[in-house]
Amino acid sequence: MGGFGRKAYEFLSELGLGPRNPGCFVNGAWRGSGPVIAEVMEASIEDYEEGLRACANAAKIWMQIPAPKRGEIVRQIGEALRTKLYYLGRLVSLEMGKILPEGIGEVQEIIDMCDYAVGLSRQLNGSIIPSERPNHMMLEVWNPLGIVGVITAFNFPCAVLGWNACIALVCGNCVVWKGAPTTPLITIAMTEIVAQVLEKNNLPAAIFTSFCGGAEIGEAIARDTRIPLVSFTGSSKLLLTVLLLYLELSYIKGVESATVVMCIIIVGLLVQQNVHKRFGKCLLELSGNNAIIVMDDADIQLAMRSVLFAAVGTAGQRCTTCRRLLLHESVYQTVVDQLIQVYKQVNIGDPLEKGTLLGPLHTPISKENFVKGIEVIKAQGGKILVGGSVIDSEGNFVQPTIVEIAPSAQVVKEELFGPVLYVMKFQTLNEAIEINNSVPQGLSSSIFTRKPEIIFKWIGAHGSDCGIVNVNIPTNGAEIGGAFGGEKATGGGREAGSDSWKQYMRRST
Ligand code: UN1
Repeated sequence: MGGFGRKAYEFLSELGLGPRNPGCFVNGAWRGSGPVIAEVMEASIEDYEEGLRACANAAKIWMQIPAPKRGEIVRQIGEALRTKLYYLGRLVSLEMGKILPEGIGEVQEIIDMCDYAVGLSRQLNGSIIPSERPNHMMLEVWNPLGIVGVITAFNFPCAVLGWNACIALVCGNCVVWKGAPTTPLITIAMTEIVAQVLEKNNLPAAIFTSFCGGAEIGEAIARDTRIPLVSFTGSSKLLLTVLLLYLELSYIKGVESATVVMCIIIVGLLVQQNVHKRFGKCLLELSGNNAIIVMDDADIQLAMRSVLFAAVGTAGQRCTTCRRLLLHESVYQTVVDQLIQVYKQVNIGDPLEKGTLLGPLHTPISKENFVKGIEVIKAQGGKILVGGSVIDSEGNFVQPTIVEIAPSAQVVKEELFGPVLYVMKFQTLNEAIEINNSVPQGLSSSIFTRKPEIIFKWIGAHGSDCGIVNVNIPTNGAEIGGAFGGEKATGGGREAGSDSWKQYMRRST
């Protein structure tokens, strides 16, 4: 449970709820003989203050250590994660709900980030610029910022930490991490592994400081002048929780009826404003509304496999999930008919079980949002071609869903965080690009075609307006070597590879 300050929980005792609650009402009595998996105590503001003081002290030591030596520490973190890959992957699956290969894949992503960062630690190169003064030259030197705040979401509870923390650490920064309130066990497990490496090397543990907590801690990070850079990835659940806290504190009024997408944008803006008010820097990764375009010359089987992975994978809870499928009119019916058949065969079930393709949604609220979303879709003229219902069983299972709808429908502009795919028809490439670019978000996009002239238009100035512009691969599955992030309401941040590291340092000319 998380998302609010401790005061927000006080009402629970009014309902007869305590810190530990038996979960079965049997024959008139509360009981529960199954195991309590874990109890987690969230951070208070006092914990935060103490943590930040220690972190600020550790920063003085860490930034003095030569970058390649910092890289060696990150290499050891990668090695420690490698030995725990399977267990961590299982924990990600258990706590987040994604299927086991995705849980393991996510931990592998942070291991890969460690490897990447080790190499980078020897390449934080500055430059020499000719001076107009005789016998002078200009140097550009990259220095650490000090402390980097990382706020992550439930859907990638450890990979997103990796994109930010591995780079931040080799760049000479301490890390202050707040994981999602609904994935605290991963936050604790990851922190423990990093802490052991730091201890073994006689380094201050506060180099890597972490908190399980909700909006109160997130807001403290956003407002903290000791943290020059805040990287914020927002899930709708987390963001709604943050928004509710803001409403509670009366910072903003009159947005009670805002839709989830507006919440994401509004809360993203609030985080950004809080950071910018103190002249801090922000890396925002807020939401996606990613389209796959299938041209008339596309390899249809390849496109179908990609759509399935991109739209149903992680139960549609990736920022890079394909939410809109734009089909050329000449292939429309064939693709839709085949996809419906494939969707009917998707193996839904226990994410830890071999062969499962679609696990549950993350929380009961996610399931409620799915139900509400389907109602809105129908009210706005969407036709459900397959799926559209929750599955009547224990757990937050829903059917993978395909909806035929006009690109102009308001609901298509929003990010419904579940396995719901909107299909629509187009006639020309220009029309497809226009639809691709017609949503507030700008994270990922993909086109399926064999024609070089289409590919070059797609990746050029008049093509996709997204941060990630793919050809003949799904919208998700971005590689760490590239800079990850998107434009417009996605927030503009770039994480992981390429020259993203420069944002984690300050330039001295
Ligand atoms: C996200 O959905 O926020 O591209 C991250 C992918 C992953 C990361 C997604 N590498 O699907």
